[in-house]
Amino acid sequence: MDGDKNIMPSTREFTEEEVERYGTEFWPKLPSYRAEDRSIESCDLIPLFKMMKWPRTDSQIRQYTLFNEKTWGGRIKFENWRGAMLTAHDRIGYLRWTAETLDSNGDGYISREEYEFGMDLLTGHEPELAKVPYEQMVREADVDGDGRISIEEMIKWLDTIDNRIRP
Ligand SMILES: [Ca+2]
Ligand SMILES: [Ca+2]
Repeated sequence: MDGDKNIMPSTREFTEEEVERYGTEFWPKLPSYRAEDRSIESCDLIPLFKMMKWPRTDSQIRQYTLFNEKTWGGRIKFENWRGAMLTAHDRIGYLRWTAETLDSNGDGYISREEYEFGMDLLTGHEPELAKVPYEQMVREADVDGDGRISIEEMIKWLDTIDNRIRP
């Protein structure tokens, strides 16, 4: 995936060993760390990324924080964070992870609100990704024509937006 270095210049691949090591070495050092459920608060993402030497822009941090607030009530568990880290370098993997996480009310469908929030996150994470309006996404993604977008339909659709990242 040589072309990807232009799309996500500051993103590198994290191995499982690395991510586990961050969990063991860095997480317990964070002020909001809670051992019972192995979680931290959003505000500790900044020191965490610093320890990892993984530079993130203010706008990326803002989007991650919003996502954490909305999806997990502001407390991120290591397991959830681990999933994000392992797919951070791989656009499609990250999109899949996001699609599954997007369904914040757990009804198996991506609502307009859930979709728009996710688009903001994705374009924050990856500024070159084109923002597709909800109506257009439904036209393209609603394969069974029931007017709703299931998680499966969302994942398939996300796979196809590869082509429209840049003109
Ligand atoms: Ca939903
Ligand atoms: Ca559908």
